[in-house]
Amino acid sequence: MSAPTRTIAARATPPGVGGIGVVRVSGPESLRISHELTGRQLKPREATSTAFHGRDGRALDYGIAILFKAPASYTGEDVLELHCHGGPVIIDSVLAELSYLGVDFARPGEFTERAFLNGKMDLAQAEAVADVINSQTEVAARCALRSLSGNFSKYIESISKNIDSFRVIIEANIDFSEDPVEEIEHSVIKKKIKELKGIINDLIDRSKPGELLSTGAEVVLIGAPNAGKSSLLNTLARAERAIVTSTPGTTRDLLDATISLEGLAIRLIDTAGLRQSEDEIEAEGMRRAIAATERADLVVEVRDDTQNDPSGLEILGHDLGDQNRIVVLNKCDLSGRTFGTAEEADGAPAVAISATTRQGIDALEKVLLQQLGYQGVGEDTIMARRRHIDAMQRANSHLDQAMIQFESTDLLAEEFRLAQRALGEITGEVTVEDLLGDIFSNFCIGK
Ligand SMILES: Nc1nc2c(ncn2[C@@H]2O[C@H](COP(=O)(O)OP(=O)(O)OP(=O)(O)O)[C@@H](O)[C@H]2O)c(=O)[nH]1
Ligand SMILES: [Mg+2]
Repeated sequence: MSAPTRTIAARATPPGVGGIGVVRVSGPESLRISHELTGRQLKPREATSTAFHGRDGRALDYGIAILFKAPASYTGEDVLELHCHGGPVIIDSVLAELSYLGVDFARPGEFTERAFLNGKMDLAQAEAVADVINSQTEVAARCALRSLSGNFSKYIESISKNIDSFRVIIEANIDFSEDPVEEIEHSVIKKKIKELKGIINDLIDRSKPGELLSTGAEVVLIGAPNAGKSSLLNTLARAERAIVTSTPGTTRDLLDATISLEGLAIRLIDTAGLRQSEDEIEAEGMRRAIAATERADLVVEVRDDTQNDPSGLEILGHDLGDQNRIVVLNKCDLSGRTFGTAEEADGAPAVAISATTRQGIDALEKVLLQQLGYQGVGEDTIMARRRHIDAMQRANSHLDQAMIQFESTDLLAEEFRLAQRALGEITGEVTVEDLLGDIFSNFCIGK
């Protein structure tokens, strides 16, 4: 991979007004730019208070400039940081001047992409940069920071090395043995494969909560009008987010609130009560409610336990199919049912609660997490993405294939090679251009 040669710039701080706004420049022209903009020879890694001059010699702003010489910088290239006053007009004028001086505006994630291409970090660490920035809870941030420090990559590399050392032995057999696989005992190979699979499976288990943690979960509350969906949203969110009235049909549109349960960010979505209705607005609300269930990680069907009426879903004849769901029996303060986990309802876990008195809510929160497959995170949880888990699973299926390839040392070696390749995709040792595009385009500008 050859290093890019364009010099790029972007605002690194969020848009809007702030105490300071940082503009970052990276690439071979950074040194020249620093000179033209400040009229000084900046000493590397030294904060210099200076004016930033426009082409007519007038000061665009007074701030701090710091130069980082390659390779000791975030991107591994010459980097210039300009700390300006944090107003959009100032930042835009500095960016316009940089453009005049021949700098290109950076694509989202381009700084981190360069850091990866220049070997400053591997791909899993680059992804962790975005995960740290996008963390929705403190637990998620801690977890992402562990991946950023290279913990996850180290595990992957050590498994990969393990496979490699075994591959070398097997491939040596291909070259030198008259009598293939016999040289290495089948039982030894099998034992080794089992051992490797065990390590990968352990890593997958430790990554799963991390995957959920990085994306957060979406939970939709659905049910008949007046069942208490909006009351439940408010209770779980501990805020009066949704309007609650005794009039059926209060909620018309989707409304959401994000809560954190044991560090997992859960976006709760309140919906319009489901019933037969000629009202156009209400019908659209119900259409949106049903559509929301299709994207959700979990559907919470809220039922009024004082009523024996059919549920909203039954009334509309809508089947949730094999959608992940639980049933909440609400208003148990009136019905008298014992609070907490109840007998399954229509094949789904059920919890008896009162949204108004909060009774049964702790049990409900536990069931929510359980049903989302979240067992909480420990110090060894890894912030992983779907593609990491997919790659580990692919590595494992190549090891499975290896188990049945004893007739041919060639095929056996090939399966080991493919398993190693799958793991290499995680750290970026093996990459496809499309994958890089996908990963970095999801970053914010300036990172
Ligand atoms: N006693 C009691 N009343 C409840 C409980 N939950 C909700 N209610 C009452 O039931 C009525 C309807 O509650 P909402 O939360 O608006 O119900 P909803 O399901 O959002 O209704 P729509 O938006 O019309 O679909 C309100 O008068 C609430 O105070 C509960 O657990 N116990
Ligand atoms: Mg409502």
